[in-house]
Amino acid sequence: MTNHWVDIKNANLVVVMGGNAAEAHPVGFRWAMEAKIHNGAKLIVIDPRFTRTASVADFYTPIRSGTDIAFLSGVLLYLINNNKFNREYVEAYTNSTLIVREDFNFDDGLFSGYDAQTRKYDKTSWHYELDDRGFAKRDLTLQHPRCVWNLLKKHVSRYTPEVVSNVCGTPQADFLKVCEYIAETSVKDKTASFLYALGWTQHSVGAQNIRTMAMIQLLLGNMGMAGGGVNALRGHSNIQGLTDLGLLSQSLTGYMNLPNDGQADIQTYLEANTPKPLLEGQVNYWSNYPKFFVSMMKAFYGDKATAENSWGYDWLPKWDKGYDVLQYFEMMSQGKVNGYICQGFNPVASFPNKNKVIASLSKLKFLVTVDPLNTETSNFWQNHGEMNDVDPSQIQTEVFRLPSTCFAEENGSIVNSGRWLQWHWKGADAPGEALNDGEILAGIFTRMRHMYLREGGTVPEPVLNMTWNFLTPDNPVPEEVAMESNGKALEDVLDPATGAVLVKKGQQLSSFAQLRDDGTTSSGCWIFAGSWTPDGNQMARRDNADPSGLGNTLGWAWAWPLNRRILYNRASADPQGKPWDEKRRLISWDGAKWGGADIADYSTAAPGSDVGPFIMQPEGLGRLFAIDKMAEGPFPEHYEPFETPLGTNPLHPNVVSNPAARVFKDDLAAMGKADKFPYVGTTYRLTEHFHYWTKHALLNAIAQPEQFVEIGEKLANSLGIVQGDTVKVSSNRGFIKAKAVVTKRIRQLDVDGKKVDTIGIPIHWGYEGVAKKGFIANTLTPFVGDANTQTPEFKAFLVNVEKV
Ligand SMILES: Nc1nc2c(c(=O)[nH]1)N[C@H]1C(S)=C(S)[C@@H](COP(=O)(O)OP(=O)(O)OC[C@H]3O[C@@H](n4cnc5c(=O)[nH]c(N)nc54)[C@H](O)[C@@H]3O)O[C@H]1N2
Ligand SMILES: Nc1nc2c(c(=O)[nH]1)N[C@H]1C(S)=C(S)[C@@H](COP(=O)(O)OP(=O)(O)OC[C@H]3O[C@@H](n4cnc5c(=O)[nH]c(N)nc54)[C@H](O)[C@@H]3O)O[C@H]1N2
Ligand SMILES: [Mo]
Repeated sequence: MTNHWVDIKNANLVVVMGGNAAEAHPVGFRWAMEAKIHNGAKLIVIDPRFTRTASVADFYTPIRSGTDIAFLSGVLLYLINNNKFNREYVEAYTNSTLIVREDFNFDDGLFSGYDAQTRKYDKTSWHYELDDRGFAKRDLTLQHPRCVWNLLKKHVSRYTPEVVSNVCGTPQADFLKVCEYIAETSVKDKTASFLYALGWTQHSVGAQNIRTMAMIQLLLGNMGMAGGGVNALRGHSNIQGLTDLGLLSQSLTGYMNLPNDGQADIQTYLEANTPKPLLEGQVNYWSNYPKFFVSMMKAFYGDKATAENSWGYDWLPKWDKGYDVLQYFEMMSQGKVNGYICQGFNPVASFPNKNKVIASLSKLKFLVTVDPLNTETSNFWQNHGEMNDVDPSQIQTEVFRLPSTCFAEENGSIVNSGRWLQWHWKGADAPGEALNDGEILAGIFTRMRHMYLREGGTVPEPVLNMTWNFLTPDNPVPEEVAMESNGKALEDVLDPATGAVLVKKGQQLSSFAQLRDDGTTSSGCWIFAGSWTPDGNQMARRDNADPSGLGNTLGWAWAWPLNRRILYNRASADPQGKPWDEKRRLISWDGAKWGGADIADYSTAAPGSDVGPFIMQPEGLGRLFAIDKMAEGPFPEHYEPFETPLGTNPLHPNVVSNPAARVFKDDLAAMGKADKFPYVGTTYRLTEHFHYWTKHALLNAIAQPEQFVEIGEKLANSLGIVQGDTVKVSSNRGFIKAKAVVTKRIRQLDVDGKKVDTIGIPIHWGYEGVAKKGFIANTLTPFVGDANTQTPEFKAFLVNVEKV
């Protein structure tokens, strides 16, 4: 989130689209209810199903799964055509005025630079026209035909209310009503907050769904505002911490990039990752990248990392094709993987195309699972009749099961969706032989290190040179790891201007501004610098004082970066420094610096300067045109799901689905067509269960005992299905059997001249645990992922339904 949970209470409009917060985030959803009850906010829901969130909404309308870009682009067009945007904000704080290169082009569904062979874009033309100093050319009058504003207007002009309704199946009057709700927040003293999660991310166009919404927030002037922002309601309790710590396969800590195999030396790598400013005088904070990177290498390799050996650059792995989980299982399915350590992950249940996952695991020599529970993955080789029809005698994979603790059995920090690092203390000791995850990983590491020392081996340096100064090397305590993530001074850190000592050798750092690129500081994760200072563990703070009333509670826990609660908060005031809305004053200028109800996210430039508020961008501006980040285009475009009920894209039949999505040849061939699989399948969760864990708990199993699927009344009648019937739901990859719930909550939609029905499939069952044995929903889902994040398309695929 750019904002945080409590801040949702400040919104005038809460739009729940691409998620079901009342069901999946029932505790955090209180802040949406707080906005509604105490702030007079309206709550609106746009979802293929009438959900528990919809049941408390002021307005609900349906949408066909996988079509939000068309819907939201229609909203952009409405706001522009009806002059419902914050013009001053758009001109001063977004890249609307910047001029795009002449060779940029969009035609019949494709942007310039596409290579059909590699399914990738050359993004060279998706850039600004630069002057001879390397700065973007600008037309402050917005007249230039190639300024971002005019290109945007042209791009979204196709998304008229008729087109939106035709693609999304949302009634036109309902669509216009949503536009009106959103447009009301374009005034300076009103904000909208969009609450989203998987209904937007689990699509082959997931990242662009979110981008389209972010563009709406820029037009409305809602970024940087209390009650505004872009707010992902994240899933597992510490999944924000997972991405912060760089656990995605192409990341390093603090959103730095893992080197790729084209970056043979550190200079090439740093140059590629250290942006040059694109407008004069901008903060361009990523220009500090070398300080973050070298400090991380010092945390990894300590004294072994020196300027002479490029801080150990050669010891980092270099990726060539991107080892996301889809790619990894694809390699496994081709027999290219020997062993797999699977920690806190149940891919047989949670990954797409379960039969492909089973076939892949069957090709391993060994599998290690680290989990407090018995999972379908650790028992993937067992035969469970129709639910898992395998022949154990044909599977040679050796399986090792290592029992682990869970979060309640250890100390540590959890990063919530609002970027707060909150320290917690263990509630109980682990049962039986369970060890905590750190102890298991450290145990494997130290034993491997001994083997390398004794026997030698290929590429020993990364293992032998790793710093491991923990009190008990086989079991580092969370406090030690947290202090290492924050970082410390390895030599006295001096003020470059005055030469005064800022931090004494050996002391914890209190800010990432103290990081150096000369090896005198270490920090495992630069954005966590400030979480464990000389004053101690900031994450354990528990002062809930809220002097501004905006809910920022600066003394409660600690938020990255630098305890800042609302990112880009300089944009909450106009260029002269006057808050757009006095009730939402976040920062003020005291004559020397910015401060107030939040930690200022800005330079020290005085009001009225030309420094843009979006300090992480080299142009300092919010991007309506994304120059180098997105895989499939600088503007969002509607593409159909890979399994589309239409069989075409009404906007451009030549380019049906995302041309840059993550998909492999065999899986493309395994896509079903609407003639055999006429209905849209979509999968989701229920409050009463947490994924595949709670089927092990009797009370949850009693609350929701058995796999069911939801079928709209109209379709059920036409198929002769009644409440409680057992039905078979099949896709081109397999089938499940479940009880039918016939419901008014799922409507039949009129889309491009066709009737489209949706089948709702909750995900929580399997054949381990105490709940009734059931099929795994992911038997049905396609093996295809988003072009940027590789998140699988779990929310829109094709199925058939029959009574059995
Ligand atoms: N009780 C409980 N809570 C949980 C979890 C759990 O298992 N149990 N899991 C946690 C995790 S890991 C996560 S990631 C979050 C997920 O949180 P959510 O994303 O809120 O959960 P889902 O149930 O997947 O809901 C997605 C909603 O999006 C709708 N939808 C599907 N496709 C589309 C579309 O194309 N457009 C739009 N506008 N809507 C669409 C679905 O109908 C559904 O209502 O929940 C977390 N919270
Ligand atoms: N069709 C479909 N598939 C989906 C989704 C969907 O909406 N539709 N949602 C997707 C999403 S958002 C997610 S997040 C994934 C979740 O997928 P998974 O992460 O695979 O599923 P979980 O059951 O949440 O957790 C995996 C295991 O972690 C174990 N565990 C819990 N605590 C600890 C711990 O402290 N240490 C260790 N080592 N293990 C622990 C649990 O016992 C569990 O067996 O599913 C995805 N799959
Ligand atoms: Mo998730």
